[in-house]
Amino acid sequence: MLEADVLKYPTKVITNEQRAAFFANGSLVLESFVSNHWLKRLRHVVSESIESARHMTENNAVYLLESGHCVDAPALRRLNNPVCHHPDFWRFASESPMVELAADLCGPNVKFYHSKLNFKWPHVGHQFDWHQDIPAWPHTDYSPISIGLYLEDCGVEQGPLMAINGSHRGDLHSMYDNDRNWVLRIPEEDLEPGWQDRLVNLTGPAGSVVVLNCRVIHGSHQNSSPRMRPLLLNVYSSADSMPYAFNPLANQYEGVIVHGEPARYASHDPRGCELPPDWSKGYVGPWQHQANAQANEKSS
Ligand SMILES: O=C(O)CCC(=O)C(=O)O
Repeated sequence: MLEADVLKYPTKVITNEQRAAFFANGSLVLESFVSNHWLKRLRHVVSESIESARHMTENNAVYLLESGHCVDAPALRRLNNPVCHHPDFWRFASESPMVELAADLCGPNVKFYHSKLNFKWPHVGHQFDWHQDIPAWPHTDYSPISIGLYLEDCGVEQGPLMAINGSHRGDLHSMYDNDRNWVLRIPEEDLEPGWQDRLVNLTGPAGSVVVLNCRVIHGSHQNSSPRMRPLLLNVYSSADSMPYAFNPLANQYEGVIVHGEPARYASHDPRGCELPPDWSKGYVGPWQHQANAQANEKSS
């Protein structure tokens, strides 16, 4: 659904001003939006997930391990599709106020796409280079949004999400380098002049929610603090926004209508999107691509 049509529906869980700010900036923070009841449940299943990675020695389709991970000190970079890992993650994605929030921003008919739990382990949690999300999973329009939940307090020291206000209105950047390697990163020299003045740190106390438009340029710094930054991200779109490439995080809930009705017609935005690699042949996660790109830059 296109933005002008979404605006015809009244909001339910945010104000008109908050929705207008999201459409103007491409991101939105809702401080302490999620109840303590949900936070407690989710923290419990997150601890269980970390514990279940303790004896792992290499990455697999579910876990991306953090450097230094070992049996005595398990450390994770990402849990792919937590919704498939424990029913509480799916309940949160499909039955909590996240669903009404998605409906306020995508229109009344909302579809689930995929999810990820990005940790930033104390002292080691990595930088995430500037990028736009939608080139990794193009859809027929630009309604998709990522809704992130900070499970712990997240200040600037923990490496919060950062976004460049208004960048979703600009062109899509290529997520390939000059040698056609997929790098999922935008070099700083390619950002529009004056971008520093439009940079926002999307911080908030535990329970805060951060919403990202799928075109907005965003990234995050390393976590140099002694505190963990767990960020649970669920991606939704309007029901009539159709993915046309393989889902990099394919999962059993892709396409489930979590609010409203399924679509009869697809919504089309004429602005094109460069195709990603064929993820059906495998997906290693963003950090590997970004690290390869940085290594190539240094050696050239
Ligand atoms: O975890 C982060 O800091 C960044 C996450 C992100 O931008 C993404 O997963 O697309």
